[in-house]
Amino acid sequence: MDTETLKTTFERDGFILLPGFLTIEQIAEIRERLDHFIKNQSAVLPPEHIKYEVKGDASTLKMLQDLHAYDPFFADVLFNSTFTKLAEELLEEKVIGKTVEYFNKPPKVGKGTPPHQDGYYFMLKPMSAVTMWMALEDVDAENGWVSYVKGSHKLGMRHHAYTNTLGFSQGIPDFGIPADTEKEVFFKTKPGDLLVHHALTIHRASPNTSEDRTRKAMGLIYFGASAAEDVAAKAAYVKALNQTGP
Ligand SMILES: O=C(O)CCC(=O)C(=O)O
Repeated sequence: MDTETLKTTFERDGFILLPGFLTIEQIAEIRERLDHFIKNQSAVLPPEHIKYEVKGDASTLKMLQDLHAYDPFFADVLFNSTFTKLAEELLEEKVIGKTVEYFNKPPKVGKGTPPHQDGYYFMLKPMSAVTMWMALEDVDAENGWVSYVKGSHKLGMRHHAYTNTLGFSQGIPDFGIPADTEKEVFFKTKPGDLLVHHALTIHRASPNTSEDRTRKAMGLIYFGASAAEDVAAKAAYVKALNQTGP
């Protein structure tokens, strides 16, 4: 896809799919680095950067956060890569790489990701930010595919409330109205396929109902250089968390 088509599609839909953005060899390297990290470094991570679906069960590792802060390989992926260039093209400005995350949904117990807008957590003004989601293996309806509500990035911020889902504490409680379901697009992805969404695009992911398949993905977040913290939104968020959080 040429840059202009890419940008037009992203602006119209609030997301894009780039099949084969990375090669199988590049994905194999990322997976190797992740395995190495999990084996050798995950023990030193603070609890806010490592989450398990079942507490105390290492086989249910669900999420690693801020990988770029612990491993220069992931710092390079975030700050100095084709992902960085793509974020700049889509946001039409210089970007600041914020984080690299690892998302897994372990078989049988991997919970669905509640419908949400990342911008609710980001709290930016202007809302110049993108999230990238890179499939590290085959992902489909059975093991937790991602879906987006087409055009939802143009409809503002929806009401969010506490969800009880570890790692995704805020969700859209009234999600499921026809305006959502009629526009929802589900993605069957292969290793190397990249999904990119705008910070206001409503998205979610299904649970992993398979018996033995994992669902591994890498997430990257970029803020546009123009995006500043929205002080009023932050104050409202903290107040809501204090009222409803665990
Ligand atoms: O992988 C998932 O389940 C969800 C990822 C997500 O919500 C995101 O990348 O913003």
